[in-house]
Amino acid sequence: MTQQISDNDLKILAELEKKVLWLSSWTIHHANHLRDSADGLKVGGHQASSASLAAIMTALYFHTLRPQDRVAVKPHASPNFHAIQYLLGKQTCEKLEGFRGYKGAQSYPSRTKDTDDVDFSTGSVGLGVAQTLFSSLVQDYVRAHFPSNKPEGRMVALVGDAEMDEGNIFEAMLEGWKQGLRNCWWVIDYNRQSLDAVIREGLWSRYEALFKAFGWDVVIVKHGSLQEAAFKEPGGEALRGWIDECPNQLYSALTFQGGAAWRKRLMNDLGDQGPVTRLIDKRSDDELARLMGNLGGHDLPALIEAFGTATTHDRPTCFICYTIKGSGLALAGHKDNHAGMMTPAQMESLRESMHVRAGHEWDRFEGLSTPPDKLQAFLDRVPFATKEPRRYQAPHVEVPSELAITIQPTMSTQMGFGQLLNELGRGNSDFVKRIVTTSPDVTVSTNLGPWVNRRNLFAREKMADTFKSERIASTFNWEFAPTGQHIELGIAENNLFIALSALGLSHSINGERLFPIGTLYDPFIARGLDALNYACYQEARFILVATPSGITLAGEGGAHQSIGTPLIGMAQDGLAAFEPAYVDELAAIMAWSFDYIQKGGDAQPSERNWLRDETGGSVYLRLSTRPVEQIKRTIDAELRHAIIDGAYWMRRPGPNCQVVVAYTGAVAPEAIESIGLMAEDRRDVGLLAVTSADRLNAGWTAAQRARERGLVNARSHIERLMAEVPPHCGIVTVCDAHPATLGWLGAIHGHRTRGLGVEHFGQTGSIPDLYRHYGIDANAIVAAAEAIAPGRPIRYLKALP
Ligand SMILES: Cc1ncc(C[n+]2csc(CCOP(=O)(O)OP(=O)(O)O)c2C)c(N)n1
Ligand SMILES: [Mg+2]
Repeated sequence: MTQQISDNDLKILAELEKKVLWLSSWTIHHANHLRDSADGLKVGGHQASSASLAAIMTALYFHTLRPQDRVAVKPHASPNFHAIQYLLGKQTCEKLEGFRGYKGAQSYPSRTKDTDDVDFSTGSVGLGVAQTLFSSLVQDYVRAHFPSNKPEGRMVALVGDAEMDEGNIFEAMLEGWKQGLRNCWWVIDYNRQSLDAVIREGLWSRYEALFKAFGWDVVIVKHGSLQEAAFKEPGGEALRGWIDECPNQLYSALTFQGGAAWRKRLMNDLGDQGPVTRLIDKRSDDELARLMGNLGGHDLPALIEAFGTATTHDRPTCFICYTIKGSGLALAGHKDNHAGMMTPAQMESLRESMHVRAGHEWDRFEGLSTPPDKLQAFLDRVPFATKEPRRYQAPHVEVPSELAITIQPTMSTQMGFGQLLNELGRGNSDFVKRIVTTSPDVTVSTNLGPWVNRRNLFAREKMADTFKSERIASTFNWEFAPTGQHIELGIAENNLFIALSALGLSHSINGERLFPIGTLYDPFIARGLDALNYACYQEARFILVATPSGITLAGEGGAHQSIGTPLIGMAQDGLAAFEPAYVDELAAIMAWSFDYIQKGGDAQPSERNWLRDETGGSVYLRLSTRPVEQIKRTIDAELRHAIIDGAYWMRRPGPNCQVVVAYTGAVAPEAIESIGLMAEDRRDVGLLAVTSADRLNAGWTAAQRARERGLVNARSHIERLMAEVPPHCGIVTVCDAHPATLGWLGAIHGHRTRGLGVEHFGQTGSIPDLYRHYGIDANAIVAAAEAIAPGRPIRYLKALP
């Protein structure tokens, strides 16, 4: 059938396919039945899903893929991936034996936690699929900016058919079409089963139309070579017609029941005492079951041919491969098989049918008829299994220790961000050339405009700004060029985060360091939160700039105001969150961030602040549109450190201090005003400027843990700052966000604390209206101080509304 592979190699591939099926089944079985499992939790959802993809993955990994290709494997096919890497000598038996156990191979392929070279993590369905698309776009971006001799890779997703229900996939497809996507394959495991049941009829034709609409090639791999041969026999066309018409449920049910059931049904429906009857009769029950199970996605020659044909071009291609969930196992086709587990008896009979001797279940070539040296020689030739590392290291890029900016007397952090980038945009250092910005249709409204004016938008082909060429006045240049450094996305926050995930892995995937900066409105982080989490889980490195934020957005009302995002910033692993009030703070944080996002490795927390500053991460800046009077000051090294570590004393508490006000972000003017209002009635009031509740909290936790482990002198930044506060002192915290953001500060040394913040969806109104309404204005701070701190009544306190 195919010219691209010798019969001998095809025979070996068929053996390897069996081996992949066996090893993945055994890995799961071992975890379920043979390993001590103290919690009694069993592996669900892997066995049947993995079997469904065994042939597809065999054809890809052992034949079609090249070292430069990158793959996102459907989450539940992780055992197949680990088995393949085991056969290729890149995974240990110990990890397979420990599948899902402590430090064993991961349930879902993990780029960061697995040790066998997972390209893209998967687990939350749909995200890995989109990651391949954005990685292709990033590959094009990198090649346009940093020409290289490296061969172009293809980004491949192995997609579950029910996974296609995830909307983020369609958001990504639309963006891919706009950006001229190339070198991307999505291979759909069309087993017509999801987690719960059998899926709708005829979805393949919906997919086909959709993909074609977005400019993809669609290749349908429906029948295997056994079926194709049978269709050529007398009566074969009737069989083809029957298969094509057969509802998903029935096909699945008959597959589960096996050869005798197929015979009965086919004879009932097609028996003609003539050629069709003969076609059926001349096959044993087993042969008939094998024929009916020989859908294209289980047929190596059909798959190799389909993949081979598509390697001749770079158009995005979707393969719809018909499969049977659980193929080759006793669970095949049953609608409840998602969490199905093979019983020990079923496993025994699979073992026997695979000619695997008891006690030799993990032996790589056990039960195969090709001699081990021939198998090994074949594996040594597998193109994908290169000895060269497939993960690149990009050299550290020198970044400025300070960023230039002219600070105006009154400005917002969002304006500051725009100006910092505008200044950077003037430069031509290697660092500046590696900055890439992206935004889901809020480029202008998040102040990226001046930067884009200087650096242009990216597109593989040049496109002029018609307004400019027609000489119509406009503040913004909207010119596209291959050298452009801004990627404009449609309004889809999932796409923003997956784009950042792809851009932020460029150093490892393309060997070129990028400094990705993505902007969006703070409330809409929630729209793409799972994708943000995904990007962090993969250790992609980027700076997220979220603005405007909070109720400070005032007139926009509840639908645009964010309340919980600082808590997301604190809780999100791999993301250092900051909320500066002043532009000089922002400049210090951004300069630090460009260094921080380049760091990696497993170093220990620093003794200075007990944070993971040596291992790096991504950065989230929660900014505001509120113009705030700026402080005239120079930032010395000590203050710079404190800003990065998360807080400094704007006003140091005196020895007799009765109240401390701790604030973060845009409410700085209210916090300062409240100190003035209290000055006559409370002694030595302290004012703590918090630039990162996240880093303060993380440092505090890490220092406590270190002390519990015997490092008695470990002290975090916030512990040192708060050590100056007398025990009787009350603390009022205030932020334009949920009060829990800072409310924990009192727990450090046991100070009585009142947390002010926002808990309810916003009203519309002016900033003073809203701050008063929610109780985060100066008067509310004073009222809270009077309530919790010792001392006489505060004379300037007005009754609260
Ligand atoms: C975002 C998300 N929602 C739900 C799940 C739980 N889940 C895992 S697999 C699955 C169904 C997968 O069906 P399909 O993609 O067709 O793969 P198959 O099981 O057929 O191999 C679901 C709902 C998940 N992993 N991620
Ligand atoms: Mg499915």
